[in-house]
Amino acid sequence: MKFDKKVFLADVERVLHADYACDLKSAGRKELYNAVSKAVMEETFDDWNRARKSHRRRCGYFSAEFLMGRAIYSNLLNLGILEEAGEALRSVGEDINQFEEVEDAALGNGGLGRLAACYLDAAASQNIALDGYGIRYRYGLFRQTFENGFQHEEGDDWLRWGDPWSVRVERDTVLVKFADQTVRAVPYDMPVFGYKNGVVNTLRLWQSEPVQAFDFSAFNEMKGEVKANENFNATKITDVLYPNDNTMVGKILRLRQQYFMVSASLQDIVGKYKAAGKDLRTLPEKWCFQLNDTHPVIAIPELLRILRSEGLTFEEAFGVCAACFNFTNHTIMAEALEKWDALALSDLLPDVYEQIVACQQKLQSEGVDTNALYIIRDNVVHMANLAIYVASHVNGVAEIHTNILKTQTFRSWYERYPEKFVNITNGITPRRWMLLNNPEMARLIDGKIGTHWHTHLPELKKIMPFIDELLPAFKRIKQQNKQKLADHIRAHEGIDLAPDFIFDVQVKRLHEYKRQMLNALSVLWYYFGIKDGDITDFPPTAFIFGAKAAPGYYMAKAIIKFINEVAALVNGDPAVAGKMKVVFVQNYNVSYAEKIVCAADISEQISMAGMEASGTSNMKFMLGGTVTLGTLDGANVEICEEAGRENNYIFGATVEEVAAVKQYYCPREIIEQNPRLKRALETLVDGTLSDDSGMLRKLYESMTSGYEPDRYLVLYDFADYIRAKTQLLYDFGTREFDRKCLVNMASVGKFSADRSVCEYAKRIWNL
Ligand code: 26W
Repeated sequence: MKFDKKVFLADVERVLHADYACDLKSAGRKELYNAVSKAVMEETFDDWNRARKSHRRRCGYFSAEFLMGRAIYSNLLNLGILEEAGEALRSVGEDINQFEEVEDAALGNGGLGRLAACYLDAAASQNIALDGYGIRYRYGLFRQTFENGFQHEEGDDWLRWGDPWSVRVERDTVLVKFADQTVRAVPYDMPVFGYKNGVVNTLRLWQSEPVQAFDFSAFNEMKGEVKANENFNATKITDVLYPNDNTMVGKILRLRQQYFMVSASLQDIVGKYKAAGKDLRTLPEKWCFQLNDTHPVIAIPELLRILRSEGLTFEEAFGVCAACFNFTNHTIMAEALEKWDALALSDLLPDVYEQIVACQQKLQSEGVDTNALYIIRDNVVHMANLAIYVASHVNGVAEIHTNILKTQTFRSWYERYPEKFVNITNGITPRRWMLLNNPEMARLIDGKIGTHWHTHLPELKKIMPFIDELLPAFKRIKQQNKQKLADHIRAHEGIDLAPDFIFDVQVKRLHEYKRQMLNALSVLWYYFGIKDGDITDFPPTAFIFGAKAAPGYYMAKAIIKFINEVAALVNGDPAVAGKMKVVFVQNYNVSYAEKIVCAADISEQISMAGMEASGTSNMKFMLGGTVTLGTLDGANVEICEEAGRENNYIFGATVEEVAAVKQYYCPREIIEQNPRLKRALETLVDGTLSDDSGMLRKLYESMTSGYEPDRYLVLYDFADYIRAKTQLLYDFGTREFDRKCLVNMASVGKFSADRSVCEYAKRIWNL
């Protein structure tokens, strides 16, 4: 986008006049933010409008979550005017950094939602016609604080700052019908700017509203209360994002959300196709749809329903669906594979349920083994199975994950439809995760190999011959990033970190399988080692955690409490003051991640092998020049392939070993053999840490007793983890180590979201 400072400032001034009755001199932060954003929106309108009218074949990315983060800087960056806008604002005495207070659009939980956001950025940047379709939640993922070490949740009022990057498209409103209510779905469109290429795609988020606006005559006749109630129920559908990540809670409101969003999207798309005079049998010539996990899978029977109501036979409609839909799986955890009670589903959406039954009958008529292949069984609808049966492609998100899908999770389906299964390893956008959050590093690399790598990440390999030359500057920039993170943490958490400490980081959703517990126990293990004088030369290390726990996930919350207690113990003990510090940052989100991933020395990716489908923060750290301390799980495996296992720190049981160990596993022996581990574990119950709530005791029990003690092999992997971690801590600061960091950065090419979306476009969407 061409930038003209005068025009820009005049645009901003005009919006300030019209919308806020103020000017540049009197505008507050919020007004200025909205005016800057809207001024830019105006200037890009023509590009967007042209894109919306184009007749290209498109893919709709259907997702219940889009974890976009803060829009303003990344939009300005992609439009190529970030520095210019900053300079223009500076010329009128305003600092563009003041918008750091603007709330993130946190309309997602974690990996799956952030992946959707990275893919939108990458698709626009690669000129791939991909549009997002989702839900405009009134409240995104909860804001987290710690009170006395316990997680406390508050509503996330992300619209407090306004929503200048969206436009409400009233004319595209559709009605969504449930058995017991009909609501209006109103779309809000957000432009998705490609990186310096003039491409604009769209993220369309639907908001639910009552069909009739407030009815005054009814109110006057004293029926006001009834009406108000109806309004309440309609808006409730898109009120709040479910804060679960990986565990399915069978709430009907969640099913309503899912149906609401896909029904609105499909009515919109099919309606326009029909209005253009096209035969609906040819819909796949214009559209395909990517189902982001099972959450939007109800789109399949909904499209069947719509097409049949338009006169297509079931076979015709099924053919269209098969050609349009594709399905991505993001987790193998059984408790996360969505299933719905058949009765509840048929009560809420009888016509949609009918189509699912028809699919089930078609499957059965093919003479399959119905014990192995089914969609409905024991009055439960299995959404993943429905998706696999109908979709033409099913993909996992890393090599190891896709292999597990083929050989275990969906084995019977794979045996029948091997051609459907493909792997597309996840990727991240280098714009947000390098150019935006680590600009000095980007400039350092630009100076050596030019800027082509901004959209062709494998070109980072070209820095390999210059590694030794780049090292001093690399270290200086990393050190500055650490200082900035330390400043931020001091301001927000009230904890002082010395930037010359090693920054050992684990940030991700809190889940037992991700094993924050393993990390926390190692902290205690080192702590006691230092206290007892067994460890004398411990390299000063800051252990940094960030994670939200699903509010209903007791064990995850117990682990948060545990880590906060460990932090209090360690940080309060002068005996280790110069050696270790523990900080659990509050409200970890995309904006926090931007600050953290470029400032880390260690990237902890320590899930039990087989559990983490891919991981994407592992890639963000790698791009920031950080070594991985990890298991052979998810994309870590491919990271080692790309960067060399010798340049990372790998430990723990492999997928095969996990399966074997689980046959006989009993953690007791391990605990008895390792007295210091035993001592660390027993802090949960021996009074070292305070436990009025009894949570820590429950945590202890989950590790040591019950039906499946230490389900995720924390204790089994502990010794090898300590070996690898200790090696890493002692390697730190050597030239060898510094080289590993840069080799990782140079080898990150494969993990660009640009590569991922191009693969989707070529192998699945045929765009
Ligand atoms: C029904 C509740 C629920 C909610 C969210 C079930 C499942 C989910 C997601 C599938 C969980 C998720 O975010 N999975 C993560 O997806 C990332 C992107 O592919 C992967 O990198 C992570 O490994 C995976 O945990």
